[in-house]
Amino acid sequence: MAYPAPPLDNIENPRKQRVAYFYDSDVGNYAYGSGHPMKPHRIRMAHSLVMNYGLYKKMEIYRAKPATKQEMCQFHTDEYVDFLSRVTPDNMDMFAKEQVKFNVGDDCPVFDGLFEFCSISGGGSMEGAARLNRGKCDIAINWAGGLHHAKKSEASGFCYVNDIVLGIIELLRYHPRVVYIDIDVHHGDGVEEAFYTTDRVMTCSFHKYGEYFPGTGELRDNGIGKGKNYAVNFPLRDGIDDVTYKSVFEPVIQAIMEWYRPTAVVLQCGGDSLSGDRLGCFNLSMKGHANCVNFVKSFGLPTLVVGGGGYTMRNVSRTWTYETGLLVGQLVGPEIPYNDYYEYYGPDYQLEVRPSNMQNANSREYLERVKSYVLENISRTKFAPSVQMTDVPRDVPEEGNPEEDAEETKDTRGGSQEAWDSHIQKDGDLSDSEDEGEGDRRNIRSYKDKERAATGDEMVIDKN
Ligand code: YEM
Ligand code: CA
Ligand code: ZN
Repeated sequence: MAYPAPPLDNIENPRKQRVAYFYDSDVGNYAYGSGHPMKPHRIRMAHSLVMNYGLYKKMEIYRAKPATKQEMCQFHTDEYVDFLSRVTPDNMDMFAKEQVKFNVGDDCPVFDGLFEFCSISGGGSMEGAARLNRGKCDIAINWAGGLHHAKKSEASGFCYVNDIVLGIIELLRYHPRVVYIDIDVHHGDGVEEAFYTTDRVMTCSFHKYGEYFPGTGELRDNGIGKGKNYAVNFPLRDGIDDVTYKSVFEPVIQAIMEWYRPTAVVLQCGGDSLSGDRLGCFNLSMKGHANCVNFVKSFGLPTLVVGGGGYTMRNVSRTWTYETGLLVGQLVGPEIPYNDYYEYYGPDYQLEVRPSNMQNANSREYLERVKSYVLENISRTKFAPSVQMTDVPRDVPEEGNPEEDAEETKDTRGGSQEAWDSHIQKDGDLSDSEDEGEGDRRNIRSYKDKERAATGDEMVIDKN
């Protein structure tokens, strides 16, 4: 089976993949605190670029219903979610014990609107997954998602609620096998941990390893029990460049596609693997980063694309915009169009994120050795023991559910940025998904649900 990725300067897509893009204009208003590297404003910057490149013409734009406490508790503990929903900067002194217990403090501060921020991030990934499940799109994008460090009952690494785990749980309702791919410079520890003991999800993270946060993601950490060999870790050193990253990323992903045969993909596109990132140490250009997106897209599987880290805001917004273009089949650039945050892109106002001349500490020999180990392990996943090899239908229409057949209200835009934004956010009857029968994401019963109800074979994650 060969799936050559088209070169980046030719992304015309004969089999058009329908793209649903999730954005909530409130997201840019949340602030972790002065001096904190995580800035939700970068998502608003990316959105402004996306709109001003005209990419709205090629995709449907939605504001997701924010994730509820109940939905978050599909992964997180009730106690932790309850804490997140109650704590505020004004009352946090009353939660001194809980702050220690749930790791809320310097990296993960209590800020105004913390819970709403988590709901937006989580809602986008859950709803993206729900639309993929129902065959309403082929690719779903949520740049406010990708918060891969959050644990079941602990905040970590600027992440509180793990939108990725919530999205994958949603996908598992329809999909027998989901692959999670993480190109953030940090290890995708929260997602790996959530699925470490199952073969229903294969996690694969490329990351800096060695005296670097979070300290996990060793080559030989490959899962346990039923999950043995279903966690893939590719530890890297400083300064990896486009050519060497591609030389390991493509064969590893190709092998996962061939051996594991996932039926859905979640791609975390953390922008801290870019050259010049404030916290990162890799040397990827925008096009080197985007090559991963293009390669994953070329397999044509239902794919949820999420954001993640990324601490040099102008480069994160450049890259996520370019990747949005690639996903909708329209190559953008190289000139930054006028947009709400134009001044951030000076002095050259070019889209490209260029590599630096930093040294690449990943020798060919080191990369070959790690790659051989990883490929050998992936080849052990050929016959995922608890997964039937027969494919599940893409979607099964509900019987007699008129909302399923209701015509989609496409968010067609024109005019100013403000008009677009107000269209999306405030004019609920245009694109709020609760008006499309998806208000309760759990209400959708799938082919697999019915099968499970009949066999008593419930899925997936051990909540305890
Ligand atoms: O390395 C750590 C933890 C904190 N130490 C006790 C170990 N955290 C990482 C998390 C990275 C998640 C992507 C970390 N924190 N790297 C950088 C920071 C960081 C946190 C800040 C919080 C408030 C930072 O680095 C420049 N500046 C901060 C400024 C304000
Ligand atoms: Ca990673
Ligand atoms: Zn990161």
